[in-house]
This record gives sequence, C-alpha cells and structure tokens, in this order.
Amino acid sequence: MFEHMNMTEDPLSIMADGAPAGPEVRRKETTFGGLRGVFADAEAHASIPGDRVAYRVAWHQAVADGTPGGLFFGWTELLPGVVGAEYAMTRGHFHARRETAEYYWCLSGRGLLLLMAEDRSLRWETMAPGSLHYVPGRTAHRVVNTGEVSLRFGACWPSDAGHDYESIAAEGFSGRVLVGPAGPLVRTETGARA
Ligand code: PAN
Ligand code: ZN
Repeated sequence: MFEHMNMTEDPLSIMADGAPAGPEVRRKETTFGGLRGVFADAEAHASIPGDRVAYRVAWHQAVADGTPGGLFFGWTELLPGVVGAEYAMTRGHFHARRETAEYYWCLSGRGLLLLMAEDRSLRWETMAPGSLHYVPGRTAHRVVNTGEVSLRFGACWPSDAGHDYESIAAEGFSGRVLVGPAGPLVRTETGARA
C-alpha cells in the first residue's frame, strides 16, 4: 500500500476564494485611514471611517524578504467602493529592485490594472475572471476595482523585489480612474480617455 511518507501535516493550499492558506502564509489589511493622500478628493476620503478595510492581502512567504532566487505567492481582495469620483484602488508601487517583474491573474470581480513606466507613460489592462497580466520590470502597478463586488486577484513576484511606495506617494500615478457616465473613465495627465 502506498504510504504518504513525504506528506506534511499542515500542507499549503488555496482556499475557495483563491487565498493561499497554510504555514508561512501572512496576511495584511489596508484600511482607508492608511490610504491618506492616495485619492484626489481629500474631503471624500476624510468622510470614510479610517478603520474601514480597503483591501486585504495574503501571501506565502517561504523565504525572508529580500532573498534572491525565491518567489512570493500572493492574493489580494480589493473591496468595491468609490471615494469622491474615484473607484477604490490599491496604493500601487514600483518594485524596489526596479528590474523585477510580476504576474497578476484575476479570480473574481472586475477592474483595471494601471501600469506606469518610469517616464510616467501610462497604459491599463482590463481585469476580469481568467485574465492574466504580466507586469514588466520598471513599471509601477495599481489595481482599481471598477465593479460592484470584491475584485480578487493572485500575484507572483520575486522574493527580492521589495516595494517602493515612496515614489508613488511623492509623484502619484499619471492617471486616475473615475466613475464616468457610461462606466470607468481614465483621466490621464494629458487628457481623458475611456
Ligand atoms: C501585490 C500588492 C497587493 C497590494 O501583492 O502588494 O496587491 O497592493 P499594494 O502593495 O500596492 O498596496 C504586489 O504587487 N506585490 O508585489
Ligand atoms: Zn508588485
């Protein structure tokens, strides 16, 4: 009879909502209070309770942050919502090691992935269940929930990528996703585009 000699008692798994579970899985919640300065409408942002969860992240971290050669496997749930005229979104970042890339894939919900190059040129991809997204190196990435339910997506990135939030805090993205009359509207620094 086959014996499961190598089976650990507490294996890694992916739950029904797509989140990793098991040993070495960490979780972090980001509240609206922690997103000060992210949304254009400061007054609308201030009217939202600071302890309301904007998004939660779970990730499997088998090696220490910064270890070359490893991978992190993550999952994000971005709750639906609007702040002023803007859809709920993640803080967004460049990787600290600029050349490192990342995969995102959409599990549920609908949104836009904003991709901004170092010269601030902006493009975006639609996120919908089954969509797969390659975030190249040297590209800031932010996810916007343009739907009415949670947007859930998976992610995989190098364990030495690191996160540079400061550049985005200082300069922002070169476009914002607004609630338009016929759906989401991307307003870039150079003009509005649907
Ligand atoms: C993702 C993001 C996650 C939350 O795991 O970290 O979606 O977004 P912020 O980090 O911008 O708050 C990822 O891109 N990791 O590299
Ligand atoms: Zn990233």
